[in-house]
Amino acid sequence: MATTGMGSAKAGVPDDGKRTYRSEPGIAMLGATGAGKTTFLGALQIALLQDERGWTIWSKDPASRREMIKMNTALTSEGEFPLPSTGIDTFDWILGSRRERTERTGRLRSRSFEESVQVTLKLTDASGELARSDQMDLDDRRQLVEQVAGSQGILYMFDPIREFNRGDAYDKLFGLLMDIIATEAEHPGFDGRLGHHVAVCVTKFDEPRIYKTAESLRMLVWDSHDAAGFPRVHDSDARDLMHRLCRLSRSGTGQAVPQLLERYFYPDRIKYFVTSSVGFMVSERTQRFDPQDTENVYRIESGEALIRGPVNPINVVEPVLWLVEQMALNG
Ligand SMILES: Nc1nc2c(ncn2[C@@H]2O[C@H](COP(=O)(O)OP(=O)(O)OP(=O)(O)O)[C@@H](O)[C@H]2O)c(=O)[nH]1
Ligand SMILES: [Mg+2]
Repeated sequence: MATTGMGSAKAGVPDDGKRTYRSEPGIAMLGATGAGKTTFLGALQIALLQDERGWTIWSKDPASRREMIKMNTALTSEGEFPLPSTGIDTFDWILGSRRERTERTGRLRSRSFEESVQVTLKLTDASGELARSDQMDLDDRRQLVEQVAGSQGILYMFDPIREFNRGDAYDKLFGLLMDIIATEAEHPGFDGRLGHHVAVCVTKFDEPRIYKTAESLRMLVWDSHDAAGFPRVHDSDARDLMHRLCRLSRSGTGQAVPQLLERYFYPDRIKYFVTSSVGFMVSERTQRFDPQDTENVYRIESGEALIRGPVNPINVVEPVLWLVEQMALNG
């Protein structure tokens, strides 16, 4: 099979009419400590499995593969969340799919072929602690800044619960952005904005305070084909929900987070999503979503959080595929 990068290069079409499209975009996860970055990655495989578009995920790199299996098993079989990250983890995962393509071969002729799409995701997942201003001189922080600067996409995890309790998302993001911009400013043609595509994920939608806020704003929508009756917030309302949740920020700076993102990245390269990595609790009695008992998490005496029931990720595939698509379109 012929191989090419996504973008301007073209793939050859071998005789069997099949070809492979390959690309290697880097995606960095950003977000405060405990925002749900690693859980989101751990939920990606099960989310892809439940998604009708048929994408698969695998890894050729033994360490990345081990982590994928470990995170997946912990979430789905053992009901455990990941431990807080230390330092920086980088995963080489591959997303695969097939698609039909028709190409003109002459003025009146065209041929169809099946294309295998492979996207190597180089995912950077660092401890949220590295965003603290007192970490600026550490090697890990420098490495994180370099990896984010060198990535094409960012998954920014915004945790409204932490924002109620601590209200530090703005400070952390601002400090990191300043460091990333200082790195990018070295490049000729830098115009003060970062060129990354940014998927902003409002996390923990199953948490009652977040769910109730969306409900009170009449932002819930239902898919009639969804057997369990899980609600969602449409992407077009996600930014507004984040803004409303930010009003409750402890420090009062939460509302400036979308402004900060939209000033330092190009606004048309940002998209907002409302997500839950573990999804909603399913009532054991009815096997359906229960609006009075949404959270799929409970805490044991030691304070450790565990997952209550089956994991049904909400909007975990979408931000990743959106980034992959944007990066493929824009190179
Ligand atoms: N309700 C709910 N809680 C979640 C969800 N995802 C994560 N959490 C909670 O958030 C905690 C932190 O999640 P992590 O994925 O470890 O967060 P992180 O951003 O990787 O944190 P650091 O590695 O410390 O920077 C978990 O232990 C859970 O208690 C979710 O989808 N819903
Ligand atoms: Mg983590």
